[in-house]
Amino acid sequence: MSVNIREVATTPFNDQKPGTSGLRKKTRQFQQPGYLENFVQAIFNTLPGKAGAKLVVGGDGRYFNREAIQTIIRMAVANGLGEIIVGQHGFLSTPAASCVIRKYQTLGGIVLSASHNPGGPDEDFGLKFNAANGGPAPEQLTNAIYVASKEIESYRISESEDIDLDTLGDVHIGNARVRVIDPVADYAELMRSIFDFGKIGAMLKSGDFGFCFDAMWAITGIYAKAIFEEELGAPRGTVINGEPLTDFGGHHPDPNLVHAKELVAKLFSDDGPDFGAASDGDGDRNMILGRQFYVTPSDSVAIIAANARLIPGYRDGLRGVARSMPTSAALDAVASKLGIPCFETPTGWKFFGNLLDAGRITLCGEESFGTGSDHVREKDGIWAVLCWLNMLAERQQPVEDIVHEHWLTYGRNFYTRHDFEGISSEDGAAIMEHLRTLVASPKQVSDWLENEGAETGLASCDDFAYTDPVDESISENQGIRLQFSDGSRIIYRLSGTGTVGATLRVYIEKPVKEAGRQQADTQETLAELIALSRKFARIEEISGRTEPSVIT
Ligand code: G16
Repeated sequence: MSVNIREVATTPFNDQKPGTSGLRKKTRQFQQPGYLENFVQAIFNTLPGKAGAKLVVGGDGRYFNREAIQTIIRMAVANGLGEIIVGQHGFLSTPAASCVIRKYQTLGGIVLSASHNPGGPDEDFGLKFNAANGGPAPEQLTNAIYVASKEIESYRISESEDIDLDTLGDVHIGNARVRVIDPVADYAELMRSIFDFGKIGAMLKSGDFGFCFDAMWAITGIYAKAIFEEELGAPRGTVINGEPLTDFGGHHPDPNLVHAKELVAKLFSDDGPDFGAASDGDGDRNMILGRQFYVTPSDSVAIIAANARLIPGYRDGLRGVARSMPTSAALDAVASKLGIPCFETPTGWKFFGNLLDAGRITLCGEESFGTGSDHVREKDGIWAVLCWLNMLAERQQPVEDIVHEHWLTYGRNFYTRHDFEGISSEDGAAIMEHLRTLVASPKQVSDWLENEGAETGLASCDDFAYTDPVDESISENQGIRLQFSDGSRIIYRLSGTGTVGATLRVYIEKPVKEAGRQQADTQETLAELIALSRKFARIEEISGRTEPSVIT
């Protein structure tokens, strides 16, 4: 089919700076004429080697996913891409997109999602570019895309018909081939190569093990049903809220104790299942629950690292591990015992990419419900659940016992995150500026803490800067850190994934080695540090907020 290409004149939008994970905005903002087109053209203008190359396109199925995909296909054709690989119905979870980009050796992929944010005409939409390694574009590339978005004068688009996204197979438009693929098959094959499906299947089919997976009306429904129910033989109904809906049923597809209500109610009931898990809008986050027991994401990655040899894909051990700076140091304790390096990176999965590519780490994780390994270059919800299922099938113990044993061996890092959402951008900036000024003078911070009667002295304080050990690129202003002499920490940063105003995140941690104190309540154990964190940052004085809106 020959095709006409149009060059459409446009003017820049000056707000297309990618955040922690691509460009996230209100859906209506993305739907403005030229908004999506400008950003996609900025990506194409930044990418070398696109002539004839392969590109993956897919998303989490939220409102505007299909329309955006049709536009991106037309623009990819007009920009000279040779093959566009699209998930059927426009579906690809973020980790599956990463898997497909790697497997078919493409130039990269465009993934449409605003992750755990709600979807719909009045909610959020997002777009990110993943590079040829399958991972989120590194900062140098996102910065270059932003520059290109501010200089854009026109975009290229073909005048072709919509593609039938529901039918598997190939369609040719001009010189390009569009392949509509099964969004699950390649990913499921990868999972089969890592985990002991025989053992997990036997446990799930035994009738002695209760499992519930909450797909939160989002993309992992199709993966979870295919893998947990159809392939591994878990009873039908194991996957709840399993049909991907464009508005996620009006909910936040955010796997935490607040939003995964139905799952939490099941697991915390008297005769609840043994194991529960949830994933988010685009399938990269996960929450792990035992019967009446919540596993923090920071503990989850540490426990997976400590038990990795039980999983066939990691039987040879781990080369190294990494966590984002605000994630608790539970992982560090495991790494130290295993005698492997543990890297501390800024928040954002993109910072793990170089370490994974260079073979310096095998596993990594974040406090924000993200866990992953070198099998793809994204965090991976279904993979994390399979890690737990594989560990449970091997250890034959309740989740709670596994976690308690872990704490006895490595100590427990009490951990909480307090989010002050929806404060104004100005107040958010003022709080960070105030903190930056304070930590520039550690003596002043130390004196202030002493004056407040703080239990433990300050070991150091700074504004975290990261030098990538692989390419030596430097990322500054990645969060304010107060580190205490007993290993406790208070960390402050502004979220980079919101779409309105600012969200101040305050992360608080305290390591406890003594077994007798490990069963205490998290908020009570951290109460002193929590009070200090608010006063030190002058949160109430600057923003008027006395309490966080979300505590995880
Ligand atoms: C993204 C990033 C994560 C990050 C999280 C929270 O996750 O990929 O690395 O930890 O955002 O970022 P922030 O604290 O800046 O809001 P997702 O699942 O939203 O793509």
